[in-house]
Formats: sequence, structure tokens, C-alpha cells
Amino acid sequence: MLVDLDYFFAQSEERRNPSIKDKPVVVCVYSGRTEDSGAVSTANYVARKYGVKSGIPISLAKQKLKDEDAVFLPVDKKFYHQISDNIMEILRSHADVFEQVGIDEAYLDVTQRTKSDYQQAENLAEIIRADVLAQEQLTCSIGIGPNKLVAKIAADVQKPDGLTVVKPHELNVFLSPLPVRRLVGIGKIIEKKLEALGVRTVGQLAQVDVQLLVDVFGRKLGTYFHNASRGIDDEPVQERGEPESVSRISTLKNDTKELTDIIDEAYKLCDEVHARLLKRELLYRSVSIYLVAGDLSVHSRSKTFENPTRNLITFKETVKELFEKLLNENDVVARRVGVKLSNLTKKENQQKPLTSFFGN
Ligand code: TTP
Ligand code: MG
Repeated sequence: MLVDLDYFFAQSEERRNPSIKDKPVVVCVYSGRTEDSGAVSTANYVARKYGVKSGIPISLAKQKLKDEDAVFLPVDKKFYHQISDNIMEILRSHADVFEQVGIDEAYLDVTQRTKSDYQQAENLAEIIRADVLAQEQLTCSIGIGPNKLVAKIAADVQKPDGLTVVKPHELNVFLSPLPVRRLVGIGKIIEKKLEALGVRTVGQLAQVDVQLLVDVFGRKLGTYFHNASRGIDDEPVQERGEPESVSRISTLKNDTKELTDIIDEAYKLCDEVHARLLKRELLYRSVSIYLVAGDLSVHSRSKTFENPTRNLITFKETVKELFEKLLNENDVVARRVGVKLSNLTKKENQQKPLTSFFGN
């Protein structure tokens, strides 16, 4: 099954302050440039009725809701992470194998504990929903299917607070009428290309000759579309290992060429990234910096050390050194800056790199 929390950031805000529940609630990432610049992170379903959704400019959301008593709030990631961590522990306790895929989403392989019985899986899903609601006061949507692909689509079709079960013999009836957009990996561009081939629904996609799909989209995507349209997927649910890197990037209040301004902001990011490193009991070997310039060109520099460390001073000194180098070599105005730690290893097991990805 796939469990996805409903309008997660906005619902978390409603939990904190139930008096806003019936109003449009819009959670925003303010860039800090002007009062309303930035983008909508997510919105509750009241706000969605007015066309407010993830990714649109805050100013546009305000316009859409100008006649409503709407609530606009800044993202509070720390708060959402706490709730997410608690809920993920609940979900994990109900799974044979558990795979968290985002802050508000996880796959649960429940094949063993339900003995492959869909009725038992449905009962379990109801228990999970009740558990999450009782312990964390949040609703979620759950999709159950023979594989990850189908479970994910099923979770999406009856949001919010939905439970959708798709048994193997129902695959065809369930998938055929859906727009191709429902398949993971099909965005606007591919949707357009498929439309040009006369394909709008998953059922129509299933009718297209696989060779044609391969010719148009390449072998990997073409075969994926061919299989996905038939509900075929054999990706296992897999516990995720440690992250390959921890990073943070942020937009500066004002574009600047000044090293001191850039470093001030970068050091704040270093503190946050370093706190996450410690929390996960990791060591790093590589430090990277990013700079997005006023013309949106992206610049980066990295340094890799011989031995793993978790030293914050070393991290900051390296960040400073790399920014100095970058600014010396490029005449750029910084708009966004970021820092990253990679080549991570677990503290107690320093020999084992978590990634075979070197030199970055
Ligand atoms: P989603 O699960 O995609 O969205 P959602 O939980 O808000 O709504 P739904 O009921 O449809 O599941 O994303 C989870 C959180 O991730 C969301 O609450 C906010 C954040 N997010 C962004 O910050 N930007 C984005 O563009 C998206 C899609 C999500
Ligand atoms: Mg969600």
C-alpha cells in the first residue's frame, strides 16, 4: 500500500490552530524579496476549490482568494518534520517492509501479514488510518494494489481521506479510463507528445505498439510506459538507506557580489545542514557550495577530504574558501546560495562509504 498524508503542510497548520479549518489555508515559501514574492507550498482543499495549488505564485493565490477570509502562513518545516517522523514510525510498525519516499508518503509491503488477502489489507488500512488520526490527528489517503505503481495511483484517486483497493482482476477497469498524467513520470511535456499520438488515457496507451513507444521515448521510458499502462511493475518495496548527501539552498534577500553577505547566509545554511548530519550520526568527506547567479547560471565548487569528519568549523572554513575561489574566478552576482555535505558514512562504521560517488 501507499500512504500519502492529505494536504500535509496545511493540515499540520490546521491541527496546530483548528480555528482556521474551514477557511482557505495556504502554506507559502516566501522568498523574502517583496512581501508577496515566493510560491505556494501547498493549500488545504478549501483553498484548492479556488484554484490554489502547489507551485503557483503567492501573489496569484492572493488574487484568487481576494474575496475570501483566507489564511496565508509561512512553511514551518521543523514542525512538519516532527509530525512526519511520528507518523512514519506508526506506519513502519504496520509493515513487513517499509519505504518512506517523501516527507508525507510511504510504501508499506503488507503481503506477509495479510497473507496476500485484499480484504485483510483493507482492514489493516482502516486500522492505520484510525491510528494516525488518533495519535497525530491527521487524515491520509491509502491505495492498495498488487504493486507500487498501482498502489500509488490508487492512493491519488480519492483524496482526501480516501481508501482505494485495486485487486489484480480489476487492474484493467481501474487503469483504462485514467488520463496518462496519473502515471508516475508523465508530466506536461510527455503528455503533449502522447496526445500527438492520439493517446490521452492509460487504456489508449496500452494499445500503442511498444516499438513505437521505444522509437519516440527511447528504450527505457518506452518500455516503462508500455508496462505501466498495463499495471505491470515489479519494483520491490525497499527500506531506504542513509542519504547520499545533506544540503540546503536559499534565496538571498538581495542579489549581491559581496563575499561577506554570501558567507553570512551560507553559514546559516551550514548550521542547519550540520545539525541534520549530527542527528543522523553521519560523517562527511566532501563539502560543496552552489551559487545561482542573477542570470540564473549555476556555479558550484567542491572539496573532498582524505578522512571522514563531522567538524563544523572545517565545514564552514571550506565553504568560505570555496566561495572565495568561485568569486575570484567568476564575475557573478549571487541570487541563491547553497551548501552540501556528501560522501557520507555512518559514525560507527567509518570504512563503509554509503555512496560510490566520488569526486563531488
Ligand atoms: P503532496 O503529498 O504532493 O501534497 P499534499 O500533501 O499537500 O496534498 P495531497 O492531499 O494532494 O497529498 O506533498 C506533500 C507536501 O510537500 C505538501 O504538503 C507540501 C510539500 N510540497 C511543496 O512544498 N511543494 C510542492 O510543489 C509539492 C507538490 C509539495
Ligand atoms: Mg500528501
